[in-house]
Amino acid sequence: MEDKGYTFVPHEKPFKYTEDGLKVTRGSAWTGPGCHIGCGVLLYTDENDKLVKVEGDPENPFNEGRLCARCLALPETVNHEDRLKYPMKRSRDDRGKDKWERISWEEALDTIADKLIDIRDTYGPETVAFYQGTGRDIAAWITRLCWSYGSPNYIFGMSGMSCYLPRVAGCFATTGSFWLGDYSQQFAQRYKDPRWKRPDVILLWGNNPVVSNSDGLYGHWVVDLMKMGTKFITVDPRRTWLASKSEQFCQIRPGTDAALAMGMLKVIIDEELYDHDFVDKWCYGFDELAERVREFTPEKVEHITNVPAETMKEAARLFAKADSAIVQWGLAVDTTKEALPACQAISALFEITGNIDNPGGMISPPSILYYAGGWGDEFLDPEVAKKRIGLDKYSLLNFGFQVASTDEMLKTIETKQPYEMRAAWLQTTNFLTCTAPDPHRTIKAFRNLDFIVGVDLFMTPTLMALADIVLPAATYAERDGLRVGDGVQRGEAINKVTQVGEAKSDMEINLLLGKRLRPEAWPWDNVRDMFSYILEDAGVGMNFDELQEHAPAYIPFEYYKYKKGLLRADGKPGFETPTGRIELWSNFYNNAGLDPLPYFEEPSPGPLSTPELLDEYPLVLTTGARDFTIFHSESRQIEHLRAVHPDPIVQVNPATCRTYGISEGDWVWIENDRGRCKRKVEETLIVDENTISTDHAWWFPEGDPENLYDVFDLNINNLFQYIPGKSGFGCNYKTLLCKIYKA
Ligand SMILES: Nc1nc2c(c(=O)[nH]1)N[C@H]1C(S)=C(S)[C@@H](COP(=O)(O)OP(=O)(O)OC[C@H]3O[C@@H](n4cnc5c(=O)[nH]c(N)nc54)[C@H](O)[C@@H]3O)O[C@H]1N2
Ligand SMILES: Nc1nc2c(c(=O)[nH]1)N[C@H]1C(S)=C(S)[C@@H](COP(=O)(O)OP(=O)(O)OC[C@H]3O[C@@H](n4cnc5c(=O)[nH]c(N)nc54)[C@H](O)[C@@H]3O)O[C@H]1N2
Ligand code: SF4
Ligand SMILES: [Mo]
Repeated sequence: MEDKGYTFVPHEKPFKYTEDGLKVTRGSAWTGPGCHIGCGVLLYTDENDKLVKVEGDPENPFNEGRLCARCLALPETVNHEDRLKYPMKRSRDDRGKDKWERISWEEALDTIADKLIDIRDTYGPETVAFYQGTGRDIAAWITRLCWSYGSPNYIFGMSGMSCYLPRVAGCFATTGSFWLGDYSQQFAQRYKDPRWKRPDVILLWGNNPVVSNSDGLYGHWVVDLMKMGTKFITVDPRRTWLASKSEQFCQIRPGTDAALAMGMLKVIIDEELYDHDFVDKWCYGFDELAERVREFTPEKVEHITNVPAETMKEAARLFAKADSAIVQWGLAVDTTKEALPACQAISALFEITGNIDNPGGMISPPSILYYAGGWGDEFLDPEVAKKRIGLDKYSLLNFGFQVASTDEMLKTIETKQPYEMRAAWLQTTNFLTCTAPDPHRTIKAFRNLDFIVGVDLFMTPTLMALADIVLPAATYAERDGLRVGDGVQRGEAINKVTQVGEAKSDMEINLLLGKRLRPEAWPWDNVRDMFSYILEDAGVGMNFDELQEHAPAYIPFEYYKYKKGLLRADGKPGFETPTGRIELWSNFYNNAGLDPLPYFEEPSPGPLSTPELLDEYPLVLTTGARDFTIFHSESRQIEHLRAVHPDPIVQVNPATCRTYGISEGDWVWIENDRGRCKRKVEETLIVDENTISTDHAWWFPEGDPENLYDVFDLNINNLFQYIPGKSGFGCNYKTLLCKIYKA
């Protein structure tokens, strides 16, 4: 192995060994089933190569042996009788009917390739859309398939792409980089590395990391830091476990985050608590920002957000006075319609306090991430690239992930404008259950398409409703794989230990299909060669065989990259923006016809924007707060996971229950003028009397397939609509008005 400055963690045992008659293989847990991160695991298989047990790898610095329920239950998921085991087809007229016929992989791949080539030749490659779900191990492979096939329409199915993408696009547009909390994840020595500094404060903003382990952050790190003395501020409508451990808890009205952040900015600016030196040297537009936040007095902010003025002020002071501090932000920042200005306001908190690129502050992931964020765009014809749906309307789609606009795509499918869509490839998405607002509208639109293929671990309501061919995907125990980057600053190997039916990995499926659609883009004989190519191309200095034995590999890391010219393409100090500074007043937003400064827009409908609706719909609804045993629509079949959370629930304050004559365990309807869905009541003081919080992504795999597993009765997204923010990013998935009554 060539030395490229990578650090390896010596393991006592080789990567495969035996223990008590079982084979043990070390590896990473990066999907499927779903999770954003991928802990170090030990996979135990018996003499028939059946997966029987999973343990956390105590020698992996990432999770240090810790695992959560979903990985502990992996053998049940892998070996579940409902797994898709073979490719299947069904006639287009039978969409929605449980009339599947088993076919061979050859037939499946040849049929798909013939059909897609025919569409490309007849109508153009842009008429095929490639949909993925959240950050499973998919972006590299689906983008390469999509772009090498020739289509610019790579899509994530949420209205306003309102998960992660707003934060990523917002950070790239205003700072040229993305920023994550520094938990020492980039060092093999972790907390013991002398370069690292423990942050004094973590500001948890719409994120519940101990449950969600999202976007590269392992939730246990937050608890580790708490034990070491870090103080917490939590911004959440629910009094979560972390909120109860926090110095300051801002119990916010859903969807008003930008107002709270602007109030905090005003306190920090008025009380001169910002980092003057950093602002002078490295920020652009500070005076304009100060002017913009001036009207956000503590009293006004309390009126909007429900957060007491004193709590907000104390939170702002605690954050700004910290020597170094993290903003640990999450999904709730993205799931408001004006997500970009919310992101801009919240990021200004860590920007004007100089928590950029500093030990214990906010750090930027390495450029090696490139392949995981989209790989193979060189195969896209520049003329066809311009046809990406939504690009003409929303130029900010060019920042971060190169997706098409979900909202504009739905309209395109419906109206056939600017061109008629013909087919969809659905890989790691069950959008009728999960991402799509207004699922009735969505299903109707998709039924227009000539040809739909789905790739999944299990049959889902979406594939039952729409697919013409389904392909069985492998879990992480059934495949080899690779992980480099994503804020975790390390290379991991995923190692195959078992085989279920004829399931294949997403990478292998896309390689096999890609060879048929555009052979020159897929020159490798097998996925292992493809992984070795990526490792070489990314400069990791080893092939896949070596990575399997030596992973995790820690990528070289430096603080204060902006001072050293490491963040700009031209090698000059500063940030990759038009002014070379962090743009508190954004040139890119201004050029795109958007407000260059952060702003707050009342969520609508909402108690202050539509008070006339309060008689009929008196409660504020937030949705989708994560739970330990559930990852979106997954795992409802898995007995020991389902047992923990058997039914979809709605959290309601006991006083609110009395008002509406409901109580713990009752089945209720949550309803607005657009639709309703069924839930079981959980009485709890963690929500206030005006707010209810409910699960998303429910279906009953035990239900009737031809009734789409009851998804329409259970889907909270019946109440939502496709309404993105002005930039094309953001949508109100976590704020709405509703009523609740006994079912
Ligand atoms: N109301 C409301 N709606 C929400 C949210 C909310 O908070 N509130 N959250 C939203 C967010 S943030 C997101 S990211 C989306 C998530 O949306 P998605 O990621 O689309 O989630 P799922 O609907 O669970 O679809 C994922 C499918 O992928 C399959 N799968 C799992 N692993 C693999 C694999 O390795 N390969 C393949 N081929 N398939 C696999 C699963 O079985 C499942 O059917 O949901 C959104 N929906
Ligand atoms: N177990 C599990 N883990 C997951 C997932 C899963 O489905 N299950 N999904 C993954 C995905 S795709 C994502 S995006 C992440 C999401 O994970 P997180 O970013 O943690 O997001 P949520 O759990 O949806 O919400 C976090 C907190 O925001 C609060 N909240 C609700 N509305 C608002 C609001 O308007 N403002 C503020 N400030 N807070 C609000 C909720 O009460 C909740 O406690 O989790 C990932 N990890
Ligand atoms: S966070 Fe939990 S589900 Fe995700 S990889 Fe780690 S143990 Fe598995
Ligand atoms: Mo997400």
